[in-house]
Amino acid sequence: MMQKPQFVTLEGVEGAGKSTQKQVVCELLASRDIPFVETREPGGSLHAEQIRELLLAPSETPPSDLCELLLMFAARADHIEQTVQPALARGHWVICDRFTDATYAYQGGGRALPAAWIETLERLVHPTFGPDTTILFDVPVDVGLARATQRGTLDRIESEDRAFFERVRASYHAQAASEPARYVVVDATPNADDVSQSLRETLTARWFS
Ligand code: T5A
Repeated sequence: MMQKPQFVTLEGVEGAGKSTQKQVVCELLASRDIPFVETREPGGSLHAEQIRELLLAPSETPPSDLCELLLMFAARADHIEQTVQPALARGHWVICDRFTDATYAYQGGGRALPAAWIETLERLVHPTFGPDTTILFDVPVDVGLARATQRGTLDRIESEDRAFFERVRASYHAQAASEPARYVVVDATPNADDVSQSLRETLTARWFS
């Protein structure tokens, strides 16, 4: 059995089912008495949660794209220092809803900011640290947006247009293809129970066999 605590991130377009399936990951760990911490980005620490509010609140005057990018990494710096690294040091796994891959997908893909800017900030904020496993919940944009819309009010970023989310999804595909050892790609189109079953089998084989 794998002993070192793992840093696990969940990614996908809006409405892919990350929050729903995060429970499956947590139940899998709990059933094996593995201690873990659940967290999210942007957010996951006191100051990062305050930045999250700034980032996601609907606004008639949205922040500039560069401001949005810098705030994502400002929140991340605090989250890593206050929450993620202390948990791993205590021997807890960390299950995190989104991380830097989301910045490449949303600010790099969606907003078309240069990847070099994101790489520079990544080297500054977490030069030697990153996820051990990233689970990409892959779903066609129309399906994800329909689910997110049905669930309720959309936040500022969720309110972007379809083309934005097609670029986000394409970026995730490219990232998964470039790091196949770290990425687990799950088809999130079927009903939630079928996605859970497939996820459980894949993660059990990856971590515990
Ligand atoms: N962001 C984040 C950036 O731009 N850059 C960054 O660096 C980071 C870190 C907040 C926003 O910030 C952006 C991305 C986001 O826009 P978030 O808090 O993770 O990120 O919020 P969302 O991605 O918007 O999370 P959602 O809650 O919308 O999506 P989930 O978690 O993927 O979906 P979930 O589980 O809530 O499901 C949505 C609905 O669909 C249903 C659920 O019951 C729910 O009603 N559902 C299904 N229905 C049918 N079949 C299935 N298989 C289903 N699975 C779930």
